[in-house]
Amino acid sequence: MPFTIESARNIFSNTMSADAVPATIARFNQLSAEDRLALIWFAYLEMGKSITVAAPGAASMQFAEPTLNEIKKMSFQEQSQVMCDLANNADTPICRTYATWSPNIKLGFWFQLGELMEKGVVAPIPKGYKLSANANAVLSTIQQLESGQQITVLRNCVVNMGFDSDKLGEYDRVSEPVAPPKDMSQRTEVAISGVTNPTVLKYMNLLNANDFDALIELFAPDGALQPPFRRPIVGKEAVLRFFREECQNLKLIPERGVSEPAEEGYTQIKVTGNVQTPWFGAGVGMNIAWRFLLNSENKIFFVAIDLLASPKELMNFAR
Ligand code: 45D
Repeated sequence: MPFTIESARNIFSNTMSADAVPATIARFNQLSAEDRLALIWFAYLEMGKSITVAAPGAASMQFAEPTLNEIKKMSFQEQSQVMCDLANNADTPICRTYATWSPNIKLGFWFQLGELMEKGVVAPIPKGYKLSANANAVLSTIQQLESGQQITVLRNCVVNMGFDSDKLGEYDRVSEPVAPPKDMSQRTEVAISGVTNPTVLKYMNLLNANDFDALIELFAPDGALQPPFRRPIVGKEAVLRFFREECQNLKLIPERGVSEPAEEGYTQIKVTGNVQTPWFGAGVGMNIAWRFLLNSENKIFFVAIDLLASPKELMNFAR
């Protein structure tokens, strides 16, 4: 075999991803729990002035509801403690429940909690809370990021809260129900300047249609998908689970790309364009690169999805 997953990760190695995102998260993680919560609050308020987050659907909120109800019954002090526990990855019953949730359930939980804090039903961040100097510096870094990078930082902070799911042992994962794929009459087709490879075009169209069962058949059995700032997810079963848990209702708008032969009948294809998340719709466009490595049967051996450092990167097709 000419490629391994590790070597495949280096195709189109000139691609500049948004390093500011992991760098900012690393600095954020050094702050106290109080500072982290207040910082997210201020960042979220600030962002809310220019972009609007869509309320999660009822189907996804039902899973967080028992926990939210439990929190509503608590005193302000207990509520603040729960939030600190989540930020501190503490080992508490609520932090363990949180750890079983998919990213969208976690985001929906905080979305609701944010509304309750705003209404004063749940302990708000104290008026006049003074961030430490370091926290202020991290906040101003976040404010200077482009909106796609800002929401990625926030999403990451939310995903990393709660008890460490690796320490849970065996547990039932909790995620939104998977809706049926889009009806054929509702589907759209992308056009990618410079790319006609049918596997790549189908990948975009099937993901846009939420047709994960057909999408997964484009992958080689040992194929892998690497989401932004994450390790590759390897094997069809794990990739399909990822699609079902984390990829409903994305909008992929690929624009251009290059395709070229690689060793032993493999083909490497880089595509750049825009992606929208259902949380923000057209309000936030993320600049994205897809780096595909297809095997000689035109199956996906590897695809990396990168959040790009800047719009300039949309034009970078250097190897
Ligand atoms: O702590 O081709 C308060 C893949 C204060 C699939 C709060 C993909 C206290 C394959 C404000 C209450 C998925 C990889 C907190 C493509 C506090 C593929 C609340 C890429 C936490 C293209 C904060 C998809 C809140 C991509 C409510 C790149 C924050 C998708 C809410 C990216 C934040 C999606 C939200 C992103 C963030 C979504 C809703 C980055 C959502 C981000």
